[in-house]
Amino acid sequence: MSVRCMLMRGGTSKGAYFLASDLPADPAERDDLLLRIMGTPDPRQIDGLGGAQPVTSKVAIVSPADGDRDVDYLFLQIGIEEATVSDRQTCGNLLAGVGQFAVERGLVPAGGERTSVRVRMVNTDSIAVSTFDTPGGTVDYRGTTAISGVPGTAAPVELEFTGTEGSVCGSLLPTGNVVDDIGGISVTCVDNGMPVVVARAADFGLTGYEPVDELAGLAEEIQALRLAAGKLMGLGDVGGTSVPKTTLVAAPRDGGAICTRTFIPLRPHPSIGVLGAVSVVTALMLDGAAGHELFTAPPPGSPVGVEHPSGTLDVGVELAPGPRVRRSTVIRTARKLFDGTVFPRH
Ligand code: NQM
Repeated sequence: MSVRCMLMRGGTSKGAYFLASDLPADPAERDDLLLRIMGTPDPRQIDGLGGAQPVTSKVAIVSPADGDRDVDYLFLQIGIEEATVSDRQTCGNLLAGVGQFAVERGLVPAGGERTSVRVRMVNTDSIAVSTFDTPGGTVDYRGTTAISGVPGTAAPVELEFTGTEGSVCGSLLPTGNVVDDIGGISVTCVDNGMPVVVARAADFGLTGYEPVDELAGLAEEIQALRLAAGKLMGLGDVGGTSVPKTTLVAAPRDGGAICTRTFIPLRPHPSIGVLGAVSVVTALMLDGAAGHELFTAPPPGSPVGVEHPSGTLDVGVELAPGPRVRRSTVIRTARKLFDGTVFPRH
């Protein structure tokens, strides 16, 4: 048996993109197939497409949609060691390839030099508009835009999010508070597209500038924090789920607004997720948030630089009184790596 599949880099992640119509309709059958395609369970995913890291063990499933959107995008996080498939979060990085995939597969026509595709992110029932280069009516991945964490340059993909507030938890501040105390550590629990627990790196005895490989030993402490936070956020027992993420913050040191070290959910992230960064910035903009005093707000209208272990991710977040979120924006790049058929393990 073989399945039509496109392998794409979306932002700083990599995943297998499928048309929903190329996969079984039954979710249990579909998930079993995806585990066999990605090579899970196995710490190296040696017999499948997965790259043995959370950011390379991802699947995007795209289908045509009507109403106010062009396509539906379902994101699935595929476990590595464990045979798990989670739809509990979306992924703003794989999203960066969804519009181009929709054009390549003929779901959406190219609309001139640049094409905008309205994507419903099924996991969180929110909308993203993705705008990318389609000169001469075909997708062009080549360009001069660099993003931290990806070598070289490619064509820019503009992503604009609306309706991401409370995407998984139901509200922007799911505990009802700007700040909570968990075992003596101040945290801000936020959900503007991704549930994240924000805390100061200093409260973990860290500078916040540690390289990723020095952070692996924190898994137990991070798990204890997110287990307690998950309950306060109304997520129940989050012991086996991919959300909430945890981001430890420190003062910026490379001209950005904040420095971050993120755990997804226990492994240190080599950079930071897109909606993760949007959510962290949203939290830090609020007076009284954990780490708000470390946040150096840029001049109005300028992007907010989120420093992370491999560079800086620039995001835009527009808040309204409440606090409510008007819109969030980010620039990514994406690239088609391979198009063909994949042969799942038996
Ligand atoms: O937060 C990693 C990534 C992500 C998700 C994660 C993402 C997002 O780097 O929108 O992009 O948080 O698991 O792709």
